Amino acid sequence: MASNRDKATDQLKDFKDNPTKVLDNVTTKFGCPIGDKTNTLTIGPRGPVLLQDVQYIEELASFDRERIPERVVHAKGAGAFGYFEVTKPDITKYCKAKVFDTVGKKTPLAIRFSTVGGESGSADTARDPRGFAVKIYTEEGNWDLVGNNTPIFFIRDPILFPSFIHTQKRNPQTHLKDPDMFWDFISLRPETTHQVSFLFSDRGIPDGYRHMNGYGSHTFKLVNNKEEAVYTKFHWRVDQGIKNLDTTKAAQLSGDDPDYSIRDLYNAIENKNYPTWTLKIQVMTYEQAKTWRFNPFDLTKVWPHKDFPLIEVGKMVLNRNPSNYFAEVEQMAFEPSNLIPGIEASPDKMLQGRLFSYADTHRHRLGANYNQMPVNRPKCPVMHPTERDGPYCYDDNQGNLPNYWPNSFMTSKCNPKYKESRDTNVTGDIDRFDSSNDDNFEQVTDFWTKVLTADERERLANNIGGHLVSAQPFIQERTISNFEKVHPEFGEKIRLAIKKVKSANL
Ligand code: HDE
Repeated sequence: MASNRDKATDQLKDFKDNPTKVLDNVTTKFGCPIGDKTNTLTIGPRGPVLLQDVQYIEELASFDRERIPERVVHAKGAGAFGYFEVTKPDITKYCKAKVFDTVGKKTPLAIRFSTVGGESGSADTARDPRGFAVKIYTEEGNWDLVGNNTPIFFIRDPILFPSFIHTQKRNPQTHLKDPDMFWDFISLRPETTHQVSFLFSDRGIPDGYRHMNGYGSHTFKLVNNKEEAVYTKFHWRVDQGIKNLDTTKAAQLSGDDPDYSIRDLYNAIENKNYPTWTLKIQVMTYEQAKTWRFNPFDLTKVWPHKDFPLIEVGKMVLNRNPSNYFAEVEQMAFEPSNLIPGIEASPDKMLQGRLFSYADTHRHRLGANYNQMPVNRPKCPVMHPTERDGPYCYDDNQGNLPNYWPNSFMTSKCNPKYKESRDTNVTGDIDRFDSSNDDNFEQVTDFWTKVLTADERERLANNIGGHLVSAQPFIQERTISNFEKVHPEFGEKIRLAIKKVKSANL
């Protein structure tokens, strides 16, 4: 808990000074005024309680149903609202999306930051990637850019995702986090080496959510008004500067203030210290993609900035906290399949894998009509005459429109200008292609030799060693041999770090 009073701890006081909603009389949820809300209806002062105390029954029945399933990953998070503003015109030659068409144009947005592996009560300062999910309510529909604070990911084939996540969560018998599970999977799948090196580096524990970059991570397609397409990567560059927590401080905070990042974001926005990020893109032509020496759709790789420079597009400003966490953050539903005309999916297998999973999990977690919830509803008009009914329909259910297509009674059309671009590049045999050995180390070697300083290399190896020491020796050896392939010194330093921890524990 924060030891001093701040905007977050003053929330109730501020509400009292400035009430947003107060009726004269408290009512039931159907609006009937209530005369007594602190005593049950009983026969005599000692009970029993009467079944006719419908107020009490309603109170308990509502309480019994308060929890919905938490997100299976990214369960712990913080949300905020703001806008996206176009600052540069350069993207318009690549992309026809209306959200980018005029410098100065502002579009409302919602964001949710998160950790990945922990449950919704877990500590914010865990060593874990951070989710960076943005929903922009454009005039042509919601565009969700559901990324992380890292430009890369652990795996490159989506079929491995449930197993990968299981190894970060709890052992099925002990219900404990399990270092054998984690490092067994990591060492069996060497394509994880790049992201694991990022995760155990200084950037593995950002100082709150306001001091980290965000990345769309995947390769997407941008399509312009002439139906010409290029590949792109989206980057949110933090304007507050990058700040990280060291391992000791992070561990201390996970006990003293497990909600550190939520509190920091809330207070910054309440104090009108609005955090901002600059949106930039990288562009790769189809021709460049054919000849680039790496697979441009491989999510374990970065596109080097010197080959594919960053191009500025606009700015995101966060200037409003949620007024109700459950309604506006817990029920927020992001999906990489929410794309808009001008932004399309690339063949990236991981992105393709995600296009299905998110809407599917929302139907389970929030119900089939989750799209009608105020935070998820587009701010532009919606007309989907054939998708109707289902549990918990909150809006007018498309009223009296005919519910089949085509029909002779509506004047609306489907304009071909909104069709996806035609792609003639994708051909090949159908097979289950093994991608486990696709240049797993070269970019990590660059990270080790060219990006990190000597001190940063030392801390990275110590962080890995300090965690890996708890796994079985054969798993340690297999893991070290992967890092040796990055650089012999990397493997050696991890080996030394393990020895150091072991002798300190003797
Ligand atoms: Fe997710 N991921 N993911 N993920 N992910 C979810 O959707 C999934 C991946 C990311 O604040 C879930 O609503 C699959 C990469 C964020 O609400 C689920 C695969 C990246 C969030 C899901 C991935 C992400 C999620 C759980 C591999 C970064 C939180 C609850 C094919 C580029 C969004 C939910 C929020 C959430 C599936 C991999 C980012 C289960 C199948 C790569 C930021 O649908």
